Parts: sequence; structure tokens; C-alpha cells
Amino acid sequence: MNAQKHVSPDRIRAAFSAAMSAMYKQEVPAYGTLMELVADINAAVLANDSHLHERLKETDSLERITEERHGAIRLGTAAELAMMRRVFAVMGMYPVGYYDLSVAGIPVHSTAFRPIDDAALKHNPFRVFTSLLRLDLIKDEDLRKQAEETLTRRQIFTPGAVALVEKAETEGGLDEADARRFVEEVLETFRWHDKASVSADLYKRLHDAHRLIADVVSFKGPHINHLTPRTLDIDAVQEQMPKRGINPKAVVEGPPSRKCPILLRQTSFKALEEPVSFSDENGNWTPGTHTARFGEIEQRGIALTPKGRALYDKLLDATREKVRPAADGSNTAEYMKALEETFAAFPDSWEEIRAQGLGYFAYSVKDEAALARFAPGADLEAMIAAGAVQFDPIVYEDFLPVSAAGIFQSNLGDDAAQEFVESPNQKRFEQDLGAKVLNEFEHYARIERESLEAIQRRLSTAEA
Ligand code: OOG
Ligand code: NI
Repeated sequence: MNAQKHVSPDRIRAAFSAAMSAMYKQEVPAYGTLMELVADINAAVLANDSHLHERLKETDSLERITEERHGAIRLGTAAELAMMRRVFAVMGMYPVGYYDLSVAGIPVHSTAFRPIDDAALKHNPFRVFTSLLRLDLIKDEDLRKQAEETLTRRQIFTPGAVALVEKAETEGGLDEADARRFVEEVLETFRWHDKASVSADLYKRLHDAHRLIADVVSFKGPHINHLTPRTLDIDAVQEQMPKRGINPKAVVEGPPSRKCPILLRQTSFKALEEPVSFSDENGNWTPGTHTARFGEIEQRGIALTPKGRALYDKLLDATREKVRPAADGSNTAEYMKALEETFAAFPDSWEEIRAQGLGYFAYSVKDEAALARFAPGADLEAMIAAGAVQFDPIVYEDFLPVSAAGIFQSNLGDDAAQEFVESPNQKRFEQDLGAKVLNEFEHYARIERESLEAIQRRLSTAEA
């Protein structure tokens, strides 16, 4: 076989991410405006912070700083999810994490398809937060059946895309020309269709059951519903969105702004009401509107251990018990204040976060000469104290269910809050997916452990 002629999955993913960005900017001009704002603010932050500027240059990520980090889609059937897994695998993206959104009144469960190892993330970090609609949570049986029937009739992948996935699987990759065609074919699945595949009447009934159900069932495919670049100052972007004519959601999701950032902060501009048309049985089109597509930004911090995550969840719950952020923004200042006050209980230095076992760190050699004085099996704390070993926070590359719910809600219209019975069902999700998802905590723990093992190996070889 001619493996040497195969394009690396990382390069296919990078090409796909760039193609998605170009398509989405054209489809949703407000997203282009958001990208410009993010680029301006990132440039301003870098101009004021030469240390950060140097670090990004060293880690080779300066040029790619405003490239998209993730996007999101919502699928309708198990078969779509299983095929989507195979499509993403061609691009080196694998399912990580299980997110149950039913807790937040949204009838989906989700995973994120993403590059896993460090080199792949550095090459191109693009992930797709992928949700599967849970028709089992629709009470109206008749409507559920109609939704199911509508979904089984559609084919969201082009024949070309399916053929190229099969080819990549049997041949172990794609050559240059096939990789280019693959990106073009796969892009079609994510494209917006303003002609709905249901009647205005069915759309309304789906919409009344839940806006998200209408979004998934009524169209030919799972249009990309947002893309998300990285910002170096999320509060500045949030504040300046209105000045550029885009309407931000009420609050930034996640932890407050801190010296030592933890997990993930994110915010979005609210989804736009867009013209669509519905078909009737005579083939006539009736005009209407649909609200689904938006733009988002994110800023990431350290990955937390289960202990750190439990503390984060506890503090977030405590904040929301004090002030529940209103969708109309009427208590935003109050909420942000409560958030900051409550999170004062979360240590804000890397030393303390490490000492309390709240976050994951990667360890590396800081000073060879100092390290040479230690024997195999040496105590980590002693090596750190001697300046031989240093630790750096491992960046959280995954998502947060409460934040995701906040992003969903603000983009479904502010009246969309609804109750569903909380019913996580990871087993069912994995059956539908045709694979197990990687547990994100185990993954970060492994990165940390491997960094420690590498140091111990250095001690043994130095001895020999
Ligand atoms: C996905 C919302 C979740 C995030 O960044 O947490 C998400 C959706 O609205 O389909 O993308
Ligand atoms: Ni998102």
C-alpha cells in the first residue's frame, strides 16, 4: 500500500476547519464581524503583554491564534451519529466525553469529536460538539413518530463522502486529491438549507414540543450552528459586541475571570432569525423564519481533577442559588458579582491548585544540572524545591454541561426553558455511536502521569 502518499488526518482536519470557516462567514455575516472583533482584541492584548506574545511565538501558535477552536451540530438518528464518527475519524477526531443536556431541559446528549494528542491539537485544534436528539423524551407519541419518519427519510451525507470514508478505512488514508474531494463532499453535510423539508404545520408542532426538535428534524441536514474562535480577553469581546452591532448573550458562561484561569469560559452572540420556507403537499413554498445560528468565543484554562471539578460545580451551584442569570440581561452585574465572590473559595495560584490536587499539571525538566543531583525514584517535591523540575497547567480541551446548556438556551430563544426528566444514558449513546467515548479525566491524568514517568526515566538514564 502507498501509505507515504496519504495526507495526514491533521492536515485534512485543518483544511476542513478552514473550509467551514469560509462557508460560515459567508452564510452568517455577523460571524465575520465577530471574527474581526476577536482579531482586534487579540492583537491589542498581545501588544500590551510581551510575555504572552513571546510564549505564543515559542509554542508556535501565534499565527493561528484566532483560528476556530470548535463548532457544533445536532444530529437526528443513531445512524447519522455512527456515520459521523467515521467521517471525523478520517480527520483524526475522536469522541471524548459524554454530556447529558436533559438535566438542563434540552432533549439531547452529546460528545465532542476532537484531536486527542498534543501534537494533533497543536497542528489544528478544531473540535465538533455533536449532539444527538433524544426523541424518547418527546411525550406526544404521534409527533414522535412523525419526527422519526421525517428523519429516516433524509440522507445527510453525499454518496461521494460515504465512498471516500470507506476508501480511507480500507486503504488506511486518503491521497492529496481524495483528501481535497473529501473536504468538499463533507462540507455539504454542514451547509445551511433555507428550504425546510417539512410543512409549516409540522414545523410549528415540532417547535412547540421544543425549538431544538424543530431545528433538528425540519431540515435536510445538520447545519453547523456556530463556530468558535479563541479570544485572549473574553470580557472585552463580550463588552464590545454591541458596538459592532451584534447582540451578546446575557452572561459569560463558566468561572469568573481569574489570575489562574480554570476550565472554560465562553459566550456567544444570540442566534439570528433567518428567513426559511416550508413546503406543502402541493409543492408550494410558504415563507417563515427559523432561529438557530450564532457565533461564539472561548477562553480556556487548566483541566481540573475530579476533586477540582467537584469544587467548581459546588461553587457554580452556590452562585446560581444566589442569582440565576436572567436571559434579558437585567441582573448580569449582580450575577457576575456573586460569581466572583463565590469563586474566591477556589485557590488562585498554580502552587495552591497543585498542592490541593485540584488541577492537572505537566512536569518537565527545568535545570539539567540540578536534576543530575537526584537518583532514580527521587521525590517529586524535592526536585521541584531544588529547581530541577517545573510544572505547567494542562489546558482543558473539553466542554462543560452547564455552560453548554447556557449556550443552547440563549440560542433557542429566551422562552425555551423546559423541564425534562434527568436521564443520562451514556450506554445508549455509545451503542448509537458504535464506540465508547474517551473519559476526559482519565485522559488528563494520563498526560500528567506520562510527564512524571518521563522525568523518572531521565533519572535512570543519567545514572547509567
Ligand atoms: C451546542 C452548544 C454547546 C459549547 O460550546 O458548549 C457548545 C449547540 O448549541 O448545539 O457548543
Ligand atoms: Ni460552542
